[in-house]
Amino acid sequence: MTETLTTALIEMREDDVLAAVRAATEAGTSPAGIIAGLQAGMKTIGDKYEAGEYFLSELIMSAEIFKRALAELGLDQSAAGTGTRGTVILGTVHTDIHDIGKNIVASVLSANGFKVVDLGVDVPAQRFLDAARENDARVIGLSCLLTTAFPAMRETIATFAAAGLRDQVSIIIGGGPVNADLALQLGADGAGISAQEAVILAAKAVEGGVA
Ligand code: B12
Repeated sequence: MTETLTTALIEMREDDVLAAVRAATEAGTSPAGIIAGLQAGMKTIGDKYEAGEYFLSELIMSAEIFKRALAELGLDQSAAGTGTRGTVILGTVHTDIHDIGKNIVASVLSANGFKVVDLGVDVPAQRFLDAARENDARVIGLSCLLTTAFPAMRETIATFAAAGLRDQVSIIIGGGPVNADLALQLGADGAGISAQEAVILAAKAVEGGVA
């Protein structure tokens, strides 16, 4: 089922993508399973772009189809719930404007009881710090899809350290090129490759346990 979905996205057949999302939902596939199928398609689209087989127009079109698929799943809105499990400040770091994954993370964190303050994309380091202070937040989520934006994550973490707040917050990072080694290198508290992992990391940060 998700293979049909993945292939339809790679081939940019929007109607087939939406039909496959509906069929998978009716067959009982979880939203996480459907997102994984879509994400696999985006990975291939990215690879084709890198290989010169697809162009920027295909990246843009696939992003639009992905967003419509999320809307079909009811996950299109960046949620701003009033969760009881603590507040997560979330944003895509400075110079990076990718937000599909971040928006999924926002929705899933919110659905799991966290209040999410979504700062959007291309977020300067100082904005993360200001939002953490304003909301008395203990968890900061940095989304990053571009390797060229790694310095922006480092700068954000350094900004918390310079303000004397580093030990009071958990800074978790995520996005395509992000992994645990990078988290260690940058001095982040953890890295997640999915929205589910974002929930586990946020839960660890505020409750010392798992989701
Ligand atoms: C769609 C897309 C775009 C769209 C973005 C639309 C949007 N509104 O987001 C557009 C067309 C705008 C775009 C632009 C560009 N893109 Co682009 N893009 C992609 C593509 C194909 C898919 C990304 C995506 O949405 N994936 C699906 C989501 C669901 O996955 P995700 O983001 O990884 O999120 C999940 C997890 O990572 C995790 N997660 C995400 N955030 C967080 C945060 C936390 C805290 C946690 C715990 C977890 C977590 O949970 C999410 C849900 O499961 C990728 C290919 C790829 N392999 O990723 C290239 C890719 C990221 N882009 C790339 C490039 C080069 C660009 C451009 C520079 C192209 C250009 N020449 O202009 C610009 C950069 C613009 C900028 N300044 O940011 C490269 C980056 C290469 C690199 N080494 O850094 C990639 C990898 C393509 C490639 N293989 O070359 N892009």
